[in-house]
Amino acid sequence: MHAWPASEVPALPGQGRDLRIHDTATGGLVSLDPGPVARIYVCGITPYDATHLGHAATYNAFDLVQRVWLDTKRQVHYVQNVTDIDDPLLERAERDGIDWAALAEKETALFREDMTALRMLPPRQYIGAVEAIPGIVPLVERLRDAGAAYELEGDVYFSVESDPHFGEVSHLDAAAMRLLSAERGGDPDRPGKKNPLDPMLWMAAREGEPSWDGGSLGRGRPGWHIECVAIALDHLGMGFDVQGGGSDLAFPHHEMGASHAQALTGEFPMAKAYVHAGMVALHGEKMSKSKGNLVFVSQLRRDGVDPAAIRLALLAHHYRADWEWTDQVLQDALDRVGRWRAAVSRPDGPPAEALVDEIREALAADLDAPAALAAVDRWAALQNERGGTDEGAPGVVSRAVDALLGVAL
Ligand code: 5CA
Ligand code: ZN
Repeated sequence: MHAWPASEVPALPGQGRDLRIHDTATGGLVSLDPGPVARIYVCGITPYDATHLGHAATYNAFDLVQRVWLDTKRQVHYVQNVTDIDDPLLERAERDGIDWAALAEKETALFREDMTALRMLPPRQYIGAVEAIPGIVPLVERLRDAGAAYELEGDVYFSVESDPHFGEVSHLDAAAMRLLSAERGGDPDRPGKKNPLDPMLWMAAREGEPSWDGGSLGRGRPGWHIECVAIALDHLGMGFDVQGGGSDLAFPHHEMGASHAQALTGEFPMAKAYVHAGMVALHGEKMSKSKGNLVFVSQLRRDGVDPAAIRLALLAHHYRADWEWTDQVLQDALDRVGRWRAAVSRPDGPPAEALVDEIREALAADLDAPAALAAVDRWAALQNERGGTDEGAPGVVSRAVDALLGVAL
């Protein structure tokens, strides 16, 4: 699949800062030392509905990771998937009487437009589950042949016991795992499984559902976790820097994915940091396609809301916090973008170097975007109240806000 166009990232004076980020697996901040090419895999959408602000908030967090790395003069190898075949997609297509592939294509196209409007930097590889199937099949065969997977009525399951590190991403107890597995696409109650938590790697073809050639596995379609692992290992290899997604992916998705990869390669860990963004709510409940309590990025854009304000609304919340979208959140962001634009519209202003440093330091310390916004607010207030004499300072601020926060003033 193709991704979306990149907005330009201006170069900044001075030195970027190395990222310290919260890792779910160790429960603390880790200093990543990525080398010249940082490697990150971020779980993409399941394209059965439009991008909502919860998705946008999660992708915003990982866009900041990229921007911090780029600011340290590294290259970034960023890979993202599209889950363009899965139960929810088939269910929605059936409900609406449309073709599942056409639905996936339409919503993926809209996602690209939303990402472009929000100035999210694109992944280097943007890979659909369907196009990854030829790479997934041999991995499932290998797991089966190594005794890490088993067959049940034609379906193939991964045996969580095959990875000695299973449980080390989310650190949940068995009861919590079982509950979340049932809620998030697993089938802990299916009779005949070795362990109720074992996730499906390959689902044998079902009547009336699309299926693909699975070699010795027979016709069918891939499980969810192996999809991301196959794509990540193909393009990034083991030991990549960041596995990212929303906090609802820590278990089972990232836990199972890590175990798949570790059982396949015998190496540990799959990723140096498992990074999870908080959940955005609307009217007191997590925004989710299944509940339908959504605010869509595309709807806001159609309503004429400036994408820079949408992005500032996301940035006003720490990525690890759970927070609620309200009209006031958007109004505050619109006010802020107005104040910042007024501040950078003059040729001279208060010195900018210290501010650029503050933004860098805030983001490097576990992506503290609210602290970065507060620093720009202080500079903008000074400029708007008293002005300053540094020639070109507003231009530097404008470029820093663009390069580090993805906001075009
Ligand atoms: N296709 C899979 C990942 S492989 C998937 O989870 N798709 S998704 O469309 O349901 O979600 C895409 C991303 O948005 C995931 O990282 C998910 O954790 C995140 N996300 C979903 N809902 C919210 C929300 N309300 N707030 C923040 N992030 C969310
Ligand atoms: Zn994923």
